[in-house]
Amino acid sequence: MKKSALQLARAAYQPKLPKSLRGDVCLKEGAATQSVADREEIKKLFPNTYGMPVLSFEASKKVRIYPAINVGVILSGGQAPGGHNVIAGLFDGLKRMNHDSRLFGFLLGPGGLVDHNYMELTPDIIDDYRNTGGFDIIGSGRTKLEKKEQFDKGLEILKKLDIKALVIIGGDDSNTNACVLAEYYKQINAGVQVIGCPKTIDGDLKNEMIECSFGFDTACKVYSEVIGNIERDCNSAKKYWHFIKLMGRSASHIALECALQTQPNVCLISEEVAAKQQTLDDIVNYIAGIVAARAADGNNFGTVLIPEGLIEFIPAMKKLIAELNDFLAANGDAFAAVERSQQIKYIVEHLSPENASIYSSLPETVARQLTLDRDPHGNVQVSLIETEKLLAEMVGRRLAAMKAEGKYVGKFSPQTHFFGYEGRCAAPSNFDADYCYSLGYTAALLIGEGKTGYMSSIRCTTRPAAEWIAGGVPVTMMMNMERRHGEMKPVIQKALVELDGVPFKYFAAHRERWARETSFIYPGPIQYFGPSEVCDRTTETLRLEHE
Ligand code: FBP
Repeated sequence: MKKSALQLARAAYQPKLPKSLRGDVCLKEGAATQSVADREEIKKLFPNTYGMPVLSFEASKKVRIYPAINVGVILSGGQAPGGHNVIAGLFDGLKRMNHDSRLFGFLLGPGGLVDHNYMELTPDIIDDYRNTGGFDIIGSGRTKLEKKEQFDKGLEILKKLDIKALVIIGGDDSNTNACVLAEYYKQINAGVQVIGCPKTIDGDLKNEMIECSFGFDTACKVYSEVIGNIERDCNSAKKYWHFIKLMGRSASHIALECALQTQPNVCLISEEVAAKQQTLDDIVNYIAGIVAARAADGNNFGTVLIPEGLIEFIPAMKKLIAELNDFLAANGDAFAAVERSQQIKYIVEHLSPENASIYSSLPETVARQLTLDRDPHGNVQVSLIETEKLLAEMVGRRLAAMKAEGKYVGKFSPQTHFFGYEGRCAAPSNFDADYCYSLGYTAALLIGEGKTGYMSSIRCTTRPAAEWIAGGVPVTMMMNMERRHGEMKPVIQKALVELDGVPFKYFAAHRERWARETSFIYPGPIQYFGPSEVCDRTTETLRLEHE
């Protein structure tokens, strides 16, 4: 396969490992742990994997002999830069412990385990994917591993291939399921260990012990590069307002990080919208106010960042979506029979007066998206709703009204963008390349120690890689009970943007100035070669949280 010049040069990059992992290691066990909440329930549900200690690896002079082992690996959920390096680190760690160990990849996500689709990952395959973006080495998928029949079916192929450990690379839900699987295999004495690795560009799998999920760093740098380019374009022509939606379906970490890197005129944070109980009108008025103030200074241009999940955080929209979900679940066939030109009218007639009034105020395209695009559970797919277009259109309407009242003098020409897929498979930054390789290598060591129900962890990540601390965190430690599809379930707590956290507070302290003035920062593309302060810097979020 033909490779680009950068790909060829990047293949030779040797990811940096923590100093403690560069030779032989010994394991240090901390005190017993507890779950973040609902301790009694979680303990009852995980009798075999609850309360285990936090682990860390330290350099050792003692040479340790490890038996050869066959290991399986799964990539789960959305792509995130660095996944290939987790697998490369895992492979190298296993081979270092015993050259006869083998690694098998299950294809296209957890479904590969259940359906027995796999391939052996040999040195030439691994070498081809080192330091590359994407999950294409084995593919990924969103099948949820949660039923006993799936676990038993998976065990058949694990037994057949003599696999004694499984590494699941995924987000909060996948790692929750990895822990349920670890517990089940331990309970039935299956002889299979399960280890998780924290992945998601959304950045919402993090806590006291897991400083960040991999992929967040690279994805945010890619989006920030492009936002910076747009800002420079808009500061050059001075004629457009750019409305940019950014991936991150539940939390607004990506939008916040990109704002910290590029200092746009507006950045909405869904968690704040929910906390302040803001309406769509409040948001539209807020943006229109900033557009008008800048216009008064003669600046008819700017940038607005919008988190993908915004719509579900606006309390009134959430209520509208819930009523639409119920209505369409019960009346889907009747709705489908209505002529297209009459569909919006039909919906308005059948909603409660409060929701009907919100629904009829929406632009037609968005109103249609809210009724047409449902997932298999009957929920609206928020990522398909063009919030950037919705806001651009509503701000335009608001400004027209303000103009009529003499409250706005200016010209408003919006452009809309959605950045998500552009960053999910980018070549990992040095940070993600090093972090992921270390996560994979640490997963191998946890397997070598016979551990199960742990998530591979690398801490102190704002220090140089040599000083990072590698170890394992019991997954049960991150769990609490939450209502999911009407039932209370043990899950890893999702990390939303904390409004009293340092990154948000920094943003909030500066946003008024960024709104009125033109304070854009142009981060430029990710640098893979060059001075460490350019190439190895972490995200602003991580820096502000830990310094
Ligand atoms: P994960 O949580 O699985 O890592 O995926 C995150 C994400 O990139 C979201 O930001 C986005 O909403 C979603 O995936 C889109 O997924 P898909 O491409 O499967 O629709």
